[in-house]
Amino acid sequence: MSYVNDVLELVKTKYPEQPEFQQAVKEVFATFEPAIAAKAEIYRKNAILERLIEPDRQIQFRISWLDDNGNIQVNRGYRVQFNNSIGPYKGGLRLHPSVNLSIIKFLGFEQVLKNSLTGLPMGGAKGGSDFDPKGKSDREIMVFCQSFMTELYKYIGADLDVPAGDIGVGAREIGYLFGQYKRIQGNYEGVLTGKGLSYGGSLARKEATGYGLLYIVEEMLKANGLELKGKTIAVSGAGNVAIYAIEKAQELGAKVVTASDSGGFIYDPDGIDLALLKEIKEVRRARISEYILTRPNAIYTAGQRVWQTPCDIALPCATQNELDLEDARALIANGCLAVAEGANMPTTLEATRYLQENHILFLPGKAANAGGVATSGLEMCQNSQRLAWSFEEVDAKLKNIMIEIFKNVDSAAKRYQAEKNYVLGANIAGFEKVAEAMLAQGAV
Ligand code: NDP
Ligand code: 2IT
Repeated sequence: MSYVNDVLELVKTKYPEQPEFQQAVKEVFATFEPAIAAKAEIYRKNAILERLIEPDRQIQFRISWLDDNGNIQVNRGYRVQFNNSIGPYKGGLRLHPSVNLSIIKFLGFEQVLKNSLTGLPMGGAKGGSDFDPKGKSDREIMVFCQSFMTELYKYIGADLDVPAGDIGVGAREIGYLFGQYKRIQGNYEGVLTGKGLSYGGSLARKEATGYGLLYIVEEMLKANGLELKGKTIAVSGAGNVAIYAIEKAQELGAKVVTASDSGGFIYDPDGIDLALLKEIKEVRRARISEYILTRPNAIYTAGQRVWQTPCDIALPCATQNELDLEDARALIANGCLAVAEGANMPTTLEATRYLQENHILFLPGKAANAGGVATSGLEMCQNSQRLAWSFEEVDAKLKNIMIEIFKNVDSAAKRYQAEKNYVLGANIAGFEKVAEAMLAQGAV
């Protein structure tokens, strides 16, 4: 068996109870053969793949917090520090009831390669908790975040590990986490990104993942003789990534007709009213079903079949495995040209394969949604310099980074005779830098 297959087998036998982690490794390793073959002996001797799939450390802890009724609630917290070969650990924190070790490990593994693709010096990590923020009061969110940080602070630092947001963690939560870190540690340091603008946050970080997604989609379309202007786009999700993807898509002249939350999706044939969506989601933290109360032409459908909507471009921006084979078939049948992953691993392996076999332009998350962490890297840079750059400056750097990512992904695919296979290109381009750093640093 090949070295790649040997290590894939190892993952299957060692972690049978971690389906999401296995899926992420399988997706990556399925594309690795050509890049590994040339150096199989040296990689095997240095256990590069065995080390790539085994996190440096996994921290798991109890979070106890007092709810509004005076009862103690208990949740489980995680931080998986995956690989710091090219820079300090970096990656988001997710608060969602589905969070478990398998999900945090898949996200951490992806983050290693994604961060490498940004070209910035950042290693990969991920963390979070099975805490459900839905329906919690502001006080409950605050005391949960404080309790979470009371354990997490031991393991993080501006040059060690810098967490940020992800599902369920936005500016409010980062504020409470930062406040508690500072209270315990005393140091005023850039230990988190996605901070508020009044205390060290970067302009354009909030918009970065969604904007970056559209910048790279535009670049991919251009490279294939297409343009974004005038295209119909289906988006899923209505959170941080989805909202700013919709904003930039509209600015660039496309028409976005869908958005969703975990309850269902809206279809608005006139194009999404973004001010209304922001009011519902960012201000009132309400359900997306309320959208149709003010937009009579729009339709709300309960459930997750958003991909049945005819579109030119599909941008899954909600969560993992939200686009399956049946959805992929519908997209192809409706003439969809491109799929780009705003979320992490939103497309199942079967759906990805089907889309690629049908020659759709498919851009994987580790390239498509890298604008968020890239701008986190720019926030770290500003914090170290004790400076704050203008919105235009950060946005221009973000756009440049996304264009460079596309070029690297595209050229890696071409180098291995797999033109337009951006999954292969992203995996290999991300891996090569990490592997080189690991080889240089010896047996650590
Ligand atoms: P938010 O919490 O802001 O929004 C998440 C959205 O997805 C909400 O609309 C939520 O609906 C929906 N959603 C979440 N879980 C599910 C589920 N199990 N089923 C259906 N819908 C769901 O998160 P983000 O926008 O920050 O993150 C979205 C995706 O983008 C995630 O995969 C994340 O890992 C990825 N990502 C985020 C980055 C960032 O900078 N924030 C950077 C790169 C990737 P509801 O409110 O009803 O739960
Ligand atoms: O998945 C991701 O890249 C993020 N949630 C952003 C991580 C970060 O450190 O900004």
